[in-house]
Amino acid sequence: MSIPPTNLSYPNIAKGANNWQGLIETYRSYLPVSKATPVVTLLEGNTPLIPVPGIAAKIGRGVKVYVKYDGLNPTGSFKDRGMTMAISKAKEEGAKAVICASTGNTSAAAAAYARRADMKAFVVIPDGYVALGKLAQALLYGAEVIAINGNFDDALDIVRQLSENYPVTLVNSVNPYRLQGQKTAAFEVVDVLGDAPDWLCIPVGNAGNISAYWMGFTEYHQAGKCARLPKMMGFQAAGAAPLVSGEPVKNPDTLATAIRIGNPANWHKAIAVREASGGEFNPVTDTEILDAYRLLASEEGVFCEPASAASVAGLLKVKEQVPDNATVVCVLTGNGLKDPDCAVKHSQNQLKQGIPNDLEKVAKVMGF
Ligand code: AN7
Repeated sequence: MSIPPTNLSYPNIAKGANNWQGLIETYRSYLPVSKATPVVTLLEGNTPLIPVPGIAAKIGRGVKVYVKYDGLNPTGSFKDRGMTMAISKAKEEGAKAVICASTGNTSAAAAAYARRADMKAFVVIPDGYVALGKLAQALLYGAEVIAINGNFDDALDIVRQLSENYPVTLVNSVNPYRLQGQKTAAFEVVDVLGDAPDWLCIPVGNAGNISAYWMGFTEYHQAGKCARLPKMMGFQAAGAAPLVSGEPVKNPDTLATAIRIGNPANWHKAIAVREASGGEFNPVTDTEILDAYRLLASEEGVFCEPASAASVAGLLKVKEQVPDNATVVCVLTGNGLKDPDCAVKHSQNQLKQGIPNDLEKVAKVMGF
């Protein structure tokens, strides 16, 4: 397969149609790419910043809340932002294969972008702890999917060693190009709001994304694109909260499998972000995550995956701390469709089954 041209030209661009060309083209001057870089893109980025007034009303005091809905990326998570960069640079460097450990979303993105670049993708996952949608994606995109009897941290150890000893490029967030791509989400937030928010609430697993957002905000600040910098509020699942406790968690446990991580690869960066931004790491329980997950869908019409709902769960947990009239952005990292099992299992709204094939009976069930 050939790599799509960098400068896409569509017939209707002149008529004012959306001519988004992916985040590398849009933010090229902020990214470590050159003319020699083959841009591997699925036109990721440019995701909506959606107001969530129902959630804001739970805080009151003039607070405005938005969600950055990164579940609308091509493979359904923010990982596409990092992967367009990591795979483009791997291609530039002549790589033939990439590898990652993953709780699911990284594997889906790596698999898709690797195929687009005509590279092989190997993904190592914790057996039994990857949501169905993510597994389906990795398989269909054609990755070699290897499930180990271990957790994500074990998988990351293995892939790090494999990438040192075999001709495969590591595309986990320890690959610096990943964070470069992911920082563009902060650019988009500022481009829409006209400034940085007062608070950024974000789920934290490996702590790559919180580090990337901070990099984006600080670079934009230096470039004069925003006047302030946000307080970075990271939220971890209570059963997998090493950055809260200050030490690695040996057996991380949460239904938010995406952030079931006990020893974050970007630990030191995350601490530096907290210090520099005056932020905090706080835990949210699975119950709080599920409450926020259902609230987002049922009140706001926004379907995210459980790990993503940790940002909103966290905001509501520490809402007393939000300054009056503040602007808050919660990052929704992945699409709800990634984990249909969780939705069906934890929805309070149940399927009405066994209804006869009969107009009047159906109308009766409807309450008429
Ligand atoms: C939906 O896919 O680590 O703090 O292997 O999928 O940057 O790790 C996923 C992480 C938040 C945490 N929300 O981001 C993987 C993986 C969702 C995620 C995170 C992940 P980081």
